[in-house]
Amino acid sequence: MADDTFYGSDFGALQSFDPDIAGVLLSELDRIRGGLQLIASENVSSPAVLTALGSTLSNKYAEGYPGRRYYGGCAEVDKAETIAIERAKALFGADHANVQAHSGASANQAVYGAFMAPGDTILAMALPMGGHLTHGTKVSFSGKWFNAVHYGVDKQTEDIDYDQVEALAREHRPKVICAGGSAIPRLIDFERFRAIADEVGAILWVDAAHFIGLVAGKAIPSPVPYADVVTFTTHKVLRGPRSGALVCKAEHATAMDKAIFPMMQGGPQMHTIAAKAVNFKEAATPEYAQYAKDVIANSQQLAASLLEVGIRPTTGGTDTHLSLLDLQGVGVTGKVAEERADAAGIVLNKNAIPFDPQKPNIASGIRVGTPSVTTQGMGVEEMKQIASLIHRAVTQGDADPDHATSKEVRAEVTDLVTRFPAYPR
Ligand code: DSN
Repeated sequence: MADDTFYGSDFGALQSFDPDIAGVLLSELDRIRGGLQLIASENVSSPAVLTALGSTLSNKYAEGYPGRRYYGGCAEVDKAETIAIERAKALFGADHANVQAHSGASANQAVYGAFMAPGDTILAMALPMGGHLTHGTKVSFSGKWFNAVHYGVDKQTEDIDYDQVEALAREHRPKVICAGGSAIPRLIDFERFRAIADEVGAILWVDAAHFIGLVAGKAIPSPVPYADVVTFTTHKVLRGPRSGALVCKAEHATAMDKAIFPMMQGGPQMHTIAAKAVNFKEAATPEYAQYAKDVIANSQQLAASLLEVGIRPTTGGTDTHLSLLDLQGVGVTGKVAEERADAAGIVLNKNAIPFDPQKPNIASGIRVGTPSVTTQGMGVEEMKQIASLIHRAVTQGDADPDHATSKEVRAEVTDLVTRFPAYPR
């Protein structure tokens, strides 16, 4: 056995060698602890996950897959990857898992690599309607090299327009249909997507990056029985390391593995794969299942309380960890709201809302999520308070941290995060 006093991380050594970067690590910890973290795609991962990330597994080159590597010395990292694969398969009830994607975007790239040739058609949700950059936007490889056709949401319900998905699928006969995105507050009807894909002979790809943690905790229905392939990130509600992964049907296992490596990536990041294994173990516990349910309960309370103070959640509410809030009723843009919230110690992001009259860098909305605050132990009572803090900061505050409202709200935020700390001392 190795000396168990050293696994790779030694903060004292970093502090004495590189106080600049050690200082950044400390001040980032202060930032996390000092504010309300409401970015829907972020979370507060555990010390166990962070320990695996900061380990000597970072040193190892291991191109290939367990038992089939292009380098010697891979026996130990093979164990880590095999554990991660088996845990992912068990957690999601999947035939096959690939845990090597460096990020959600890399996992998504592999879907194009496995099933499409340049010029082929993909049908996916438009980014301004809640989709994602990698779902065929013009600035991404996905829109430059592939023919992307986009669906949106229904004007009345603001939820996915399934009739439009069906009509576009019949018209364009896409190779791949993608469900999922980055600002969808409602559950997705995977059965309907499957039926549409089957009718036109398309692959059904679910990008579950945002909600996979809720699936892991069995708090919402799983896309795995319906989709050919499900890609996801591991750092959002799932609360693991910053990374990606995918699960798929057995018949696509070889194609997906080849698309990740050697088509899209080189050497896998073995320290991150070990951290994903830790994360999958955490996500299989009853405590995590309760967490996933609490995330949704908090999110629904936050949306309801914001509606009460005149900040309207699109679709009228949420089924998930996030709400998309239309600020037009309070006469503030998303950009201004983000700046005012920031000055008051509330971290959130501006976001386009469906049919947004503003440019994306201004936006008419904000997106808020409850993964981090729920990890910190906050519950529905705190969500009522947070709604009031957001409302005050956004409608009466200022981008100037010295403004009276910014200071007043920030003092309440400090009190709240002191009672519910991230990484308690
Ligand atoms: N950037 C992520 C998000 O915030 O939703 C999606 O990739």
